Amino acid sequence: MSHPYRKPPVVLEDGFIFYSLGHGAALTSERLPFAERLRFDSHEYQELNSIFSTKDEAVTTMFGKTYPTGRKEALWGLQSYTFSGRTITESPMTEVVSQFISFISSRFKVKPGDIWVFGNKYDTKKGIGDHSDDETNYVGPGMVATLSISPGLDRTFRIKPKQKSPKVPPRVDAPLTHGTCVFMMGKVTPGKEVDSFQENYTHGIPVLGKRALSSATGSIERISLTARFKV
Ligand SMILES: O=C(O)CCC(=O)C(=O)O
Repeated sequence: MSHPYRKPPVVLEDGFIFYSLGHGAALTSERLPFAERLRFDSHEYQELNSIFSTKDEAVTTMFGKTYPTGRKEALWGLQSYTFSGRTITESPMTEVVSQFISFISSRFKVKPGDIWVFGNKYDTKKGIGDHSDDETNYVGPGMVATLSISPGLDRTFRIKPKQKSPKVPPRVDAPLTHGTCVFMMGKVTPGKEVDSFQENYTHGIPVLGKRALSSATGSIERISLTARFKV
C-alpha cells in the first residue's frame, strides 16, 4: 500500500504491522497461534459459535426507528452493555474467549477481571460501518484489540481520521486474516476519558466487493472478538 502522506506500514515480522499515526496513536497487528488453529469443525470454534446461535440479529435504533444490523452480538466479562439503543447481556465463558482474555492480560499487564469482550458474528456480505469505541470510562491501557476468527476469508480493517488534514493519511487498510489481532493503540491523557486513537480515528470493516466474494474459499461467516477494559 502507498499513499502520499506517511510511510506505509512497517512489517516487523511475519504478520505483524506497525503503523504510526498522528495524535500519538498507532495501529498494529499480530497473528495469534491459538486463533489461527481454529477451524469450523474444531470443538473450540463450535463452542464459541453456539453462543451466537442462541442470539437474534441485533437491531439498532436511530431517531425512533429500528434497523437490522446484519450482525449477532455477544458479551463476556461484563454483566450488560448498552449502546445504540440496545442492551447486550453476559454470555457463559468459552475456551476461545478465555484464551483471548489471558493473552490480552499478559501482553498489556491488565488483570483478567478488568477485561471484557464484545463479540460480533456476521456473514461475508456484511461489514461494520465506521465508528469509534469511544465510550467513556473504558480507557484501560489506551488500547482496543480486535481478533478475527474467519477461516477461509480475509477481510480489511479500515481506519479513517475524523478530521481531514494533509498531515494524516485519509485512510489506512490493515489486512485481517484468520487469527489476526489488530491493536488500536491510543495515548491516554490524564483528565480525558477517551484515548487518542478512539478520539481521532474511526474504524470499520468494509463490505466485500463481488471479486473478493467469489474468491472466498468456503467461509460464509466471520466472528470478531474485541477486548475492552473496565477501568
Ligand atoms: O468485526 C471487527 O473486526 C470489528 C469489530 C468492531 O469494530 C467493534 O466491535 O467495535
